[in-house]
Amino acid sequence: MQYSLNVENIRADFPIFQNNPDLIFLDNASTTQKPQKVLDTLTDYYENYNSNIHRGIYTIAEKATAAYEDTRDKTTSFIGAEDRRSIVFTRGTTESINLVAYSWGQNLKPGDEVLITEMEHHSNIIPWQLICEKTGASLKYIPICEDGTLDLSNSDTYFTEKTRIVCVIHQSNVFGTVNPITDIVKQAHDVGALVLVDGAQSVPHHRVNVSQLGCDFFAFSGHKMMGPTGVGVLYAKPELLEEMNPFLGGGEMIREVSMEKSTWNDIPWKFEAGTPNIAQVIGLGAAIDYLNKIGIQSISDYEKELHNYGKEKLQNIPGLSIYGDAKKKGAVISFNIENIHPHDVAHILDTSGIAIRAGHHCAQPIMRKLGVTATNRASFYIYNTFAEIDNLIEGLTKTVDLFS
Ligand code: 7TS
Repeated sequence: MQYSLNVENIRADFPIFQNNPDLIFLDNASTTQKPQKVLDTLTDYYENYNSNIHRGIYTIAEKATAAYEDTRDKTTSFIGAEDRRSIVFTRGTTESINLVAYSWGQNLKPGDEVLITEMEHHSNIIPWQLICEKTGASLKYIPICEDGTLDLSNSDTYFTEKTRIVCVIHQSNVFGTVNPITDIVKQAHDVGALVLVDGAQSVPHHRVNVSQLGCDFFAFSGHKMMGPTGVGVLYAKPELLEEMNPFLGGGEMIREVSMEKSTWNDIPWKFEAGTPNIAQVIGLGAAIDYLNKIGIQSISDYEKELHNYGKEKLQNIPGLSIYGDAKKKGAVISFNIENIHPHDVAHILDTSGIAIRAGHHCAQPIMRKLGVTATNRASFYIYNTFAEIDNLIEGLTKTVDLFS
């Protein structure tokens, strides 16, 4: 084992584990638990300097504005962006992608193509279906292979002079596959298309550098990286944000309003209409501090060990098959057990305090490709232990026995 983390110390930072001593939380691709520091940061804001931002002339409002904008700086460096104006706060990945689809996508026209993949979460499918329907543009899909990787063998047929944007998941929430984003960016840019990356499952687990990836848009959620719910990020190249029309209209996103016409605030505030999720944004800053303290590389290394251990043990369970076998893969394992519905598996595990996800994982095109309606999924994070994986294996063995 190469990891050098003290997992017991890390677990002690998470009140949910003290409050639920029997909980084995293996649904981290859905959402993650919150360290005390993040919870304290939220309470501190509400108890000590709750006020609206970007408008108050008094002390606590200035403190709130500074804390909110401080998270923008932390986010900028956390994902390797070059310019803080690239960071727009949203409600989450879903809203970030919708923002791009509506604001950037409104200029699409018949004959244009939006290229996505069969591996996408619904939040990177539906907004594109909606905008294609509205504008007459066409939606194309890069297919997936049996092993849960993208089939880029005929890429010339997908990346064409008609392609306007390529929207791709960074790490699959079903297979764990990490996609070759720099290659995809190169192919897209070669035909003059932009690239949007859905980083909901990558940012919490691996070092992400948007400048090195070269993508034009990058979306992720705070709650999957130990931050609060209700906050997410859209990274966009500043020149694109400058060109795009606003997504939502209202307070704070304007420069001047007359009865007939209005002008817009500077970026990124042009895209942050109304009172934003102030507490959550400040809480996200605390989550980034926490992740930086542990070190993203240590997180990746430890999760790799957990994943390899889990995969090896799972393979020994009779009738169990794992979906996805990419070489580059995060700590997510989707599986089914012959003749046992995933909901039954999850329900039986729950009686032992083990939380896994069972369902279509908001990725129905993948389910269709696999010929199933649902899978089980165990997904790991920094506070999980090898002993918890042993418990999972024990629970699954018990489940198989029950059904035999
Ligand atoms: N993109 C990916 C890759 C995701 O995994 C998810 C959520 C989203 C987008 C949407 O994120 P949100 O924060 O806007 O909701 N994925 C899952 C999941 O796998 N199980 O529950 C939520």
